[in-house]
Amino acid sequence: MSTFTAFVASKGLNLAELTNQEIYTELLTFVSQEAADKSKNSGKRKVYYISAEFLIGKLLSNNLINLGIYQDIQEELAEVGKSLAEVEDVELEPSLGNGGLGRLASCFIDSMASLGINGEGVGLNYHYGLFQQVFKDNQQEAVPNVWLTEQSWLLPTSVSYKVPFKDFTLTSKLYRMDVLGYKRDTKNYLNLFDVEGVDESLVEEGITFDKTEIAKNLTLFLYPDDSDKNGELLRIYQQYFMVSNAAQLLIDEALERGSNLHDLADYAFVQINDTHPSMVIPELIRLLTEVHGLDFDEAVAVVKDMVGYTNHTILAEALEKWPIDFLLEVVPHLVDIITRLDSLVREEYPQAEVQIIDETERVHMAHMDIHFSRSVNGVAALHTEILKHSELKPFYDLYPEKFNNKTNGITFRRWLEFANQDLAAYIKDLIGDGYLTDATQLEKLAAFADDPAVQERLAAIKFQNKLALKRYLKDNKGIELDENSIIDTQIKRFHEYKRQQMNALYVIHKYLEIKRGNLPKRKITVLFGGKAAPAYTIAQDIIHLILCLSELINNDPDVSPYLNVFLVENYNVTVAEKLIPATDISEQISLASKEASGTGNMKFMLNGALTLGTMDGANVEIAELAGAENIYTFGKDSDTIIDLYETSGYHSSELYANSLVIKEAVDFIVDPELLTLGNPERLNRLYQELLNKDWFMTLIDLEEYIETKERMFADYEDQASWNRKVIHNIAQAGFFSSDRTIAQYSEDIWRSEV
Ligand code: 26Q
Repeated sequence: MSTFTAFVASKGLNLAELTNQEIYTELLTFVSQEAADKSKNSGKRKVYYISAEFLIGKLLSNNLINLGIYQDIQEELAEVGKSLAEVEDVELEPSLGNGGLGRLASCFIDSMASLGINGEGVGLNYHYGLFQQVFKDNQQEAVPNVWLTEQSWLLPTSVSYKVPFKDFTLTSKLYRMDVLGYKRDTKNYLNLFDVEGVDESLVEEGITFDKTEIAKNLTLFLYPDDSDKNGELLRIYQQYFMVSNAAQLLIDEALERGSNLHDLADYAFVQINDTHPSMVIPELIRLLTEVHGLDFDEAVAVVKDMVGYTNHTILAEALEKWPIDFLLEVVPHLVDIITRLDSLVREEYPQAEVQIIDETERVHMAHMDIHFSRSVNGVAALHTEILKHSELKPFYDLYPEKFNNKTNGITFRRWLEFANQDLAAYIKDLIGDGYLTDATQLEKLAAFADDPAVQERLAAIKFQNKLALKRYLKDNKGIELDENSIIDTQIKRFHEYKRQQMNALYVIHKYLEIKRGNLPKRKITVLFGGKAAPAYTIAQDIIHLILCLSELINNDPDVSPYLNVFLVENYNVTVAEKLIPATDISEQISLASKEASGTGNMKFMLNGALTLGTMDGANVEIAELAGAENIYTFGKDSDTIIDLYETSGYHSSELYANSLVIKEAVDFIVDPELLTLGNPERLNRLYQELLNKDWFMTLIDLEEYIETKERMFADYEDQASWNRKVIHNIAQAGFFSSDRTIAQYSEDIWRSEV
């Protein structure tokens, strides 16, 4: 009898008679036991990857793959007429992140475990993940997103700390998840701290709740809407709670392993994922001085040597600057330390732009990170160059040795092995399975680029993936996908800089062309997926525009045989796993300089979609690696855009006035036909925004975008040539394995030993 069947039988159960829910529960127990038997990675210097977000996605299949038993279980279930895919459906997705930064953290903990590095994630155990998105009247509504169930991957521990706030002290409780490396005997943990006494009944309408009841709401939601002061204060409470726990855990564990704390930097390294965990710096200094007796200067020196800061954005509005008054309301004991750090900086560097506390009494978290860390990194080559020479130039001038690049990566176990099982199996037929531990072996595929049989097989796999997506969208999202159409996909958070609105303008253009009788050779399906922050009005307006266009176009008998548009509801990791393998065209169209890296672009490349993108973030490296002839780039480059911002040289109204194509597309937003389907206030606001402001320069690249996309559709008709490009892309995707990224962090920043 095979293993899982025997496990079930040992409990007096018969696998064939269990429901999917029961099988899921049994598998969870089975996997948890296998995981419990693994020993912890134990390298001397342990890495603490502190992050407010871990967008881990479902864990069952990932764990089965990393245990090396996915196929065995799949077969065992099939033998008794059960489907592992249906069992996977039972699991609720933990959406403990917003987007790229949280997903990156999840790929990183997978890679740390897979490389045998002693490195763990530390974050918060939010009871509700990122809100669930529901569409009503062509608009987004937000409802609480439940993921905690009686039985889950969370393991309660007896670890608990006191976290002091101004007026009260909270007691934490640590929960852990096992993080299994790919086919390894060892494991790590994801550490998620919670408070006892979270009160889920605080939730009112949608995702609103009483933001002042800190003891009851601290870990209730991921990133509550912080458009008001109480929201911002709660964010500070969350951040401090997270880092105080992390710092106490780190010190305890170092002491246990023999540190005398003077040598703490030999035992621990903290990687700060964006500025959200920045308060860990003053908190570590506070604990080392006030609890453990180090003197201030030594504590500063120790901490400086054991912290690295990763920047994920150059958008000013996303760089955290907390008013000192807010910090005084929540954590006055940290303000003393931050003020002393600020004085240290002032003694050495008088220039205003590098101070921690500015003249309006706001604390620049990134500035504190840069002064008091040993490493500052960007997440793609272009992004790091922009940090060094533009956004953070004054700091680069002071500390050139601290700046380094670590181009992002993705775990191939989830994004190829699991998400695209047919492609993974075929790659193994062609080049063996070495690519799963050494992704650069994918390069061997290049030798097959001109082989018609390989090209045709890849096309056949893509078609099967479209069929699988069709079934998924029909069963789960009420969408009728045409598997014979070209699938053109843009999936990411809604933000003006990512320019979903430019894609929507393309859709309008195409709709009008079809109406005029200019029919495409093949049907095109434009897919969108993504959520907009509840307080981000323009992003909500863009969602509204796309939903209205979708209703108009899909119901128009003249147009729908040639063009369909869908915005897939409640985009999350699970949805991404279905969409990416079925996609032909990967939309990566951010305004150059604004997308730090992107990681969806890498997932699409690995899954055989061709990129339609600007020279932004990691697209630049994709173009270099795949070869300019194998990707479709367009648009103004980052130097031009940065210059336009500096000179205030962009005026959307001029572009609108000088191009009939642009004018026609923009005007359609307020066409009576669309206004009757939608909310005129939203559509008018978006129209005015594009005409009069357009801060993220939608119109500057629109014409070139349309041309390039048309060229792509034309090229698709030469399938041999298209699939040759696909093969070159997959063959060069190995660089984007997060195993490579983590090996570089480990070598250059953490100096961790395996
Ligand atoms: C800041 C202040 C107040 C409230 C919220 C925030 C906040 C929340 C989330 C700021 C930033 C984030 C998330 C950022 C993020 O996901 N950045 C993405 O990181 C990816 C991984 O490095 C990159 O690939 C993307 O380019 C980048 O946009």
